[in-house]
Amino acid sequence: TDYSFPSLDSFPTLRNDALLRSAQGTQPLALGTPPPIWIMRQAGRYLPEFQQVRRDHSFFTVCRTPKLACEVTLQPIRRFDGLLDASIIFSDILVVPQAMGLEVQMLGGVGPHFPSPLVDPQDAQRRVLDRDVDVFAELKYVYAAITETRHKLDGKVPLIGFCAGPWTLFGYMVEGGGSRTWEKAKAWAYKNPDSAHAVLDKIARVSAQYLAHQVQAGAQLLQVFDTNADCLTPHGFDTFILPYLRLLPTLVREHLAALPSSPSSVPCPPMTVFAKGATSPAQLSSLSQSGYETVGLDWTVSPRFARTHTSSRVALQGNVDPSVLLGGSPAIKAEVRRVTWGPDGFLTCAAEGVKGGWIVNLGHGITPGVDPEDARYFLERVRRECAKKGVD
Ligand code: 1CP
Repeated sequence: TDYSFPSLDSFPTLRNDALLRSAQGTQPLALGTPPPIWIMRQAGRYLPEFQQVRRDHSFFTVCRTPKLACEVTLQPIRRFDGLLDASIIFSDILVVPQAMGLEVQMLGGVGPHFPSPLVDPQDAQRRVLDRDVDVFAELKYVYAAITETRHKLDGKVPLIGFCAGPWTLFGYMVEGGGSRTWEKAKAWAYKNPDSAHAVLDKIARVSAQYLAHQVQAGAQLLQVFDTNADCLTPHGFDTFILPYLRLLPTLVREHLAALPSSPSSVPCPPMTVFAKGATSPAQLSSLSQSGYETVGLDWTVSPRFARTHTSSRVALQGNVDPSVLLGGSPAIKAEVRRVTWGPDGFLTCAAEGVKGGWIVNLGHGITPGVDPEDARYFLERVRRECAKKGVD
C-alpha cells in the first residue's frame, strides 16, 4: 500500500483542545471547569460494537487495516458523544516486537503469544541486535490508520499515539507472553545485565522512531505504557526502566527536530508516561522529571500523595480504580468522589492552592466485563463532581 506522511495543516481544526492544554500546563486544574477525560483501553472488548468487528476479523487484522482500526478508534467517541476528550489509536504495544521481526499471535482467551521468544543473549544478538529495523516500512499501517482517523475525527477530540516502555516489551519478548512474575526477564537482567541493556536500548531506539512517525502521521499526544514497571526493586527500576523511559522523549524530540522545516516543521506534542506501580515517592519524583509533560498514576496512591511527590510542572493522569466500574453506581459514585472532593482528592488539593493539572482517567485499562452504561455513568459523575466549586 502507498502511504506518505501528510502535511499537518491538511487536517481539520481541533475544536476541543482541553487535553492538550492540560498536558502542556496552560490549563491548570480550575474549580468549576471539568478537566479533560478519557479511558485507557476505551476502544476494546467491553464494547459490543468492537466484539462485532472482532467476529469477522482477527485482532492483528483490525490493527493492520486502517479502515478497521479507524472505525474501532471512533466507536467510543460515537457512543459516548461529548463525554470523552480524547481518542487513542487502536493498535497494540506488541506491533513493535513484530516490526523487530518477532512473531506475535493473539490467542483468544489467552492473550499475546510469541511462538519463539528470545532465549538467551546469543539469540538476542542474532535476532534483535544484529538486525536493522525499517520502522517506517514495518509500521506504516499504523501511520495510515492515524492519518485516516485524524481526518474522520473532524477535529472533535485530539488523537493519542502510543507505544510500550522498553522494559514491558522486553518482558513479553523474553517470556513469550504475559506472566505473573516476569521471572525469565528478571533472571536475564540479573544474570546478563549488559545484554539486557543492549536489548532495552534497541527497543527504545525503535520505539522513539515509531513515536516520531506517529506524530508525523497526525498523533497529537503520545503515551508510553510501561505496564510492568511494578515488577523490579527500586534499584532495578532505576537501572532497567527509568533510563529507557527518559531516552524516549529525548530521541523523539531529536527525530522531529531533524526533519526539514519546510514546508512546515513538526513540533513535539506533549508526552505522558504511565509506569504502572512506580508510585514510591522517589519513583514519582523521578518520573515527573524524566522529560514527560504528564505522569499517569495507577490507583494505589492518593492524588494528594502523588501531588506531594511530583513537580507541579507536570499534569497527573488517573487514578480511578478500573475495578470500580464492575461495582455498580454507588461504588462508581464513591470512587469518583474520592478522586475529586475526597479529603486527598485532586479538587480538594486544588481548592487548597496545590498547583498542577489533572487529566481524568482510570489507573489502568478498562476491563472486558464492564457494562458500557457503567462507563457512561462514570463519565457523567466526573463531570457532575467537577462542575462544583467546592465540597458539598
Ligand atoms: O481479542 C482481542 O480483541 C484482544 C484484546 C486487546 C485489545 C482490545 C488486546 C490484546 N489489545 C487491545 C488494544 C490495545 N492494547 C490498545 C488500544 C485500545 C485502546 O486503548 O482504546 C492499547 C493502548 C493497548 C496497550 C497494551 N497491550 C498494553 C499496555 C496497557 C495496559 O493495559 O497494560 C499491554 C500490556 C498490552 C498487551 C496485550 N494486548 C492484548 C492483551 C490481552 C494484552 C495483555 C495484557 C492485558 O491482558 O491487558
